[in-house]
Amino acid sequence: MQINKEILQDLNNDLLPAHERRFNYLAGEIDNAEAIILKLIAFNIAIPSWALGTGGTRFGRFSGGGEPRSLEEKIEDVGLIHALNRSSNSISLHIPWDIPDNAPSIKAFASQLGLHFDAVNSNTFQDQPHQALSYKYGSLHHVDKAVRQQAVEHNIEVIKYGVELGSKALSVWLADGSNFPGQLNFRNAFQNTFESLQQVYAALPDDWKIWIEYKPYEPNFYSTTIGDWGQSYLLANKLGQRASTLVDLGHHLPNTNIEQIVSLLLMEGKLAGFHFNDSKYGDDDLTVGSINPYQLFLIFNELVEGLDARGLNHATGIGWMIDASHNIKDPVEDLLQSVEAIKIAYAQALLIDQEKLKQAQQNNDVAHAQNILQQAYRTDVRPLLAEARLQAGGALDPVGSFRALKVRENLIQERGLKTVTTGL
Ligand code: LRH
Ligand code: MN
Ligand code: MN
Repeated sequence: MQINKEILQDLNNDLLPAHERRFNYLAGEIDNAEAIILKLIAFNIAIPSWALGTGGTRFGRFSGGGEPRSLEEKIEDVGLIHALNRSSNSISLHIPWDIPDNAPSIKAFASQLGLHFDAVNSNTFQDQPHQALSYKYGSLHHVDKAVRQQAVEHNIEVIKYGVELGSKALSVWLADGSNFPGQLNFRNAFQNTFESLQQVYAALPDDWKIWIEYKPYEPNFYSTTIGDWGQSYLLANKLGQRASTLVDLGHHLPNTNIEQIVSLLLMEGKLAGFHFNDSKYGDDDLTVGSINPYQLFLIFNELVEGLDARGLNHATGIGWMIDASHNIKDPVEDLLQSVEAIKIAYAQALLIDQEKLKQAQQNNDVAHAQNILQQAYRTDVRPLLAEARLQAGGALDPVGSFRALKVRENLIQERGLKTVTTGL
């Protein structure tokens, strides 16, 4: 199914007078509306292939209807999202959940929809049928060299798929860790991980990067071998220039100051990019901005300031990706909400008067510094986002249009009510 552009235009026309009223008011209140709109139009966030079906928990899964049954249908869904928000022009694959067996035709199909392939993700946290050795006790850190080798080869295979698709980065998340004290020698586990990653690094094409994700716990509950940003940074530093640290917002213990981590990684040229989601307790993978939008804004404050300080392009300087998996919402609506939340935080951060903030910091004027941040945070920037979408040919109201166009109903008709997808 494709979005009918004429109906979308009609829907936009109905909303136009109210939009114009709100937009004109806001544009009069701020002095950089046009510049922000251009930045918003350029800013895209990749969609993970595993988020297009309804996620489950270890207690069960309640799938929705019309979920994608194949990689092509996942790409089709990202195309629908992009047609509505004009901000999701790439897809990130998790292999072997998705195996692009016929890469040239997959790539051509994606590009017909205006999409390209973001980072490819390897998976050595589950055993696959026909796999010779088990990852029960870990993969790249395993005590047995043969298991490590199998995991290294899987990563190299993922790079090969990525090359065929036009990806430029390999994203590695390891579940490797231990469940009980005494189970593991921490130094050996770390050293094994490093040596395995060195082999993967050596297999990277010259224009590729490797992004190393960290996570404090789950599925292991005593130690994780790449458990925090320090451990990831250490590996990235030892590996070389093309290795860096990926920040998944859900991979921190409660109340961690993520914006400070982001600021320092960016300063050191070691911030790979993001897996955006939100959480209340752990790696909850909730819709971005649904729990703590202020934290997201503070992260974007560091990003805008830090990217500008390094002379990096906001849209392409680092990797932007969602990694959320909802149990009960329509996956497409959920992803539209996540993209919106990210762009709201970005637009608010663009409103911060960085010069005044620096001055307030220099003068130790704490109250003024807080006011500068909150002035931006409390501005309703949604008309800027809507205007950017309108100018880019998208929907003024993406979720409303998704419903009015009866997209899910059409997908159910095409694909059926009971569909099984791969992923979490
Ligand atoms: C691990 C993680 C990692 C995986 C994805 C499915 O919690 O965030 O990025 O690849 O979930
Ligand atoms: Mn992640
Ligand atoms: Mn996660």
